Amino acid sequence: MYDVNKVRTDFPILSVEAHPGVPLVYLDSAASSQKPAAVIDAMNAYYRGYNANVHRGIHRLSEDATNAYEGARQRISKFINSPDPCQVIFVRNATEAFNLVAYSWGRTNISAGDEILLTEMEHHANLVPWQLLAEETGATLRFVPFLEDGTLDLSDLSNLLNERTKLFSFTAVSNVFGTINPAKQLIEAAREVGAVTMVDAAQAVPHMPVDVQELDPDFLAFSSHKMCGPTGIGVLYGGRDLLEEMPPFMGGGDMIRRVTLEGSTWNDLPWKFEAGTPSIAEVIGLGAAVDYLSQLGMDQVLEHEQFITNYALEALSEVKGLKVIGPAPSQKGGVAAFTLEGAHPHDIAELLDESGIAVRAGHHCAMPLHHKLGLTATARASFYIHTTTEEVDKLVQGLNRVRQVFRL
Ligand code: 7TS
Repeated sequence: MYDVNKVRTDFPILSVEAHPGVPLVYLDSAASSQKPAAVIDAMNAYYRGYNANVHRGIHRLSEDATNAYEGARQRISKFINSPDPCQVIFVRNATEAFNLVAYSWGRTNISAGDEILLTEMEHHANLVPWQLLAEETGATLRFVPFLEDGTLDLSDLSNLLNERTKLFSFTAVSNVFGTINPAKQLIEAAREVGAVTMVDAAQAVPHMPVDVQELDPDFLAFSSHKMCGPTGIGVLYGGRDLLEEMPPFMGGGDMIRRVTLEGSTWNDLPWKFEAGTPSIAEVIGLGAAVDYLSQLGMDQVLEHEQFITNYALEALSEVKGLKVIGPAPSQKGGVAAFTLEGAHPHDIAELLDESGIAVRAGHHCAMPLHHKLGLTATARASFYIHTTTEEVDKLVQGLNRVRQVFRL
């Protein structure tokens, strides 16, 4: 039985007050999640007990640091069921993973006349790097549209995916609609035309079991800071053959095998893509986050979030003038982006903050999505492993207070 109150005691920040005497109600995990003590402690233990650079020194601290760093990679690899830890490349965040692929794979495999297929609901991280690539190479960007309910319109997929399509990159879960896209079906369809696939799993890996062997994408990206881990670290998972063929993204120490003044050869995977001193403490922190989530069980995490999302959508439907965008709960992850007639999303967020409730307001780095809906912004509440029904009730009370303040 999932014990949300026990989970809450694992997060030191949940006992912090938002303002004097006002408890914190953190409903912004989709932007960045809070960290359990186990993650903070693992990073502290490294800095306090065995801080040193990795892959270099032949001394005890460096060996301990290297073992912790590579040990974390093995556990992170297992967490997504990667066939081999060498296919788990450490990057700064999901954004960097897209840029790495666009730069390294894209600039050697994309040319004028090729098509890159995306969707209209992408985060800018899975849009702008491809715009830069298209501009440079003369490739064309195409988009799978979304329907009014925030699900993908797949009726024209067989035309959008064609022999010119070199890459199909799409989000597994929308950070605004919450839509859980049919990732496996999309990957299979792309493979039929020989397109390479990339999955934005930034809102999936933190919230549900993700098995890369089952899903079988060519590339998949996620960020540590949305899954109980620290900022400054993320993962690019890739198919081994593709990663082997790709040129490095950045040059420097650690990514080479041999260097002369005239030229260099590259290190094996994954280090070929990890130039310079890596984010050692952050990798150790992400390793602890993966241990923490594994011990909760990703099936349980998903079940709790579905329960809370159902509860929240029901409760929010009682607020007059409020409209949640996105699909029905059965197709939706733990986010509720909404508008409230007569109140600007930034004002909503500011008034909710007075009640200690943290939500995000704005375009959530998905401007084209908002533009298509004729909106400049929405307010968004997002839920995670520690969210309770009482917190959702407080959100509803807070929104009713907004209605009073604005005399709606
Ligand atoms: N893809 C999706 C689906 C995201 O939600 C985000 C971050 C990213 C990519 C980029 O992640 P980063 O760690 O590289 O920045 N999304 C959000 C959000 O919804 N609010 O703040 C950040």
